[in-house]
Amino acid sequence: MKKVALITGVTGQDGSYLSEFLLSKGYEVHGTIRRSSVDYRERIAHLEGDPDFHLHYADMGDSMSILQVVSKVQPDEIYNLAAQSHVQVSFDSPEFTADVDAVGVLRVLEAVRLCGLKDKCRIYQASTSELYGKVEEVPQNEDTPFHPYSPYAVAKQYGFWIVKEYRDAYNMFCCSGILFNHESERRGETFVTRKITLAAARIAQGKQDKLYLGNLSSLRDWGYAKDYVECMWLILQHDTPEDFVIATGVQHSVREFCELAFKHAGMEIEFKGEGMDEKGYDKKTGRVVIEVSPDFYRPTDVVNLWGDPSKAKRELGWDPQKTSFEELVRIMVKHDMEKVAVEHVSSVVRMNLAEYLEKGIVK
Ligand code: NAP
Ligand code: G4F
Repeated sequence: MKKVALITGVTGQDGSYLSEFLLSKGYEVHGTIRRSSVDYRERIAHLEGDPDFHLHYADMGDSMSILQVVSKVQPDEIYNLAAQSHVQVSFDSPEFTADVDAVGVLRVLEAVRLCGLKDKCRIYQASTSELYGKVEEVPQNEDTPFHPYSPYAVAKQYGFWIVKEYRDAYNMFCCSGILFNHESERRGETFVTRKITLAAARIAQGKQDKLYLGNLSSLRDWGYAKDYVECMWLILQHDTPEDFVIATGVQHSVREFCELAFKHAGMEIEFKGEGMDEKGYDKKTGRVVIEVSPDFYRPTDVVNLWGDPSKAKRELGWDPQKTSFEELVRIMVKHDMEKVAVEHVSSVVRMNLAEYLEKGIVK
């Protein structure tokens, strides 16, 4: 019999890759979606029509909808990926973020218990390196103390602890993957990597003048989302329910990401100046193409994330170096160069978004 998986947040970056991965493993995959007035199913459009792929309406803020879908699907595995996942947005919508990213986790756990599935269903919680926040040591591993530093991270910390609590209190197989930043050609367009690769493509093709960014010195451990979804599955196949850090073990700055992305788009960038006055120049023409804007600074920012994936490597046999940083940037820029090349004829909306991003209206 096929194993049955339920993915909350199936329309997101990770949800779409995880669906593909589980379908390739022979699972029956069910995903939760929300109603929207515009089409937001781009990432999973190619899966619709697959007889093993099913969609259900549910919202993380609505216990009844979660209870109904869990009861109907009777999953063997739940991957709880749904979240308000943008750190900067969590400062603007802290209550919504807390409801969805913190209490939402509790709603999933309780739904499993109330449906009498606590001994059958394994649960993966999408936890995050943001828990390390104002970091207390580098690199960060499973024993590093948490110091969440945004409304998003505080909400995710509740999610982490309530999963641990249900594991201890009710003997449930529920675990958190503490995932460091992972990106892809499907990454949301307002996260820094995708914002950079899209802008590099548009600037190189003469469709955007400038890219405005926040903290260029911020350090991240960036991996490839396609590699990371395999780890979510491995965590649930492990003999015992445990939490794992998932990272590459390699760290780069936003500035370095820019240099490499523009290089792949055919432009050499040179940074000059400091702080808010730092600018990125096109070496060939001397034109300023990157500027710093206060709009993209956060009230508190996490600036030094660097993961130690030794436990995942040792106990899950996962390869943290499958896709290098260089390869990740190359994949994303190649994709966006092709996307941008046809943009002017295919989508007025996209051009508006580029303009909004450039002016800082959308963060
Ligand atoms: P994403 O692309 O932003 O996707 C988030 C998903 O959550 C979308 O499907 C979204 O649906 C859904 N969602 C948001 N609010 C919801 C609500 N109230 N009810 C139901 N669904 C809701 O995020 P991602 O990058 O794939 O990340 C997946 C998970 O991993 C998130 O929990 C994120 O916090 C966590 N995480 C991500 C990273 C990373 O670097 N990507 C690292 C660590 C942890 P719509 O399409 O309808 O908006
Ligand atoms: O790309 P970001 O917005 O990702 P952030 O804040 O690290 O959050 C992502 O990764 C987390 C894992 O650590 C996830 F839990 C979370 O759901 C999300 O997927 O920002 C990365 C860094 C930050 O320090 C930010 O201040 O880049 C800096 N940055 C500089 N300029 C910018 C910009 N970030 C954004 N989004 N936009 C900018 O213009």
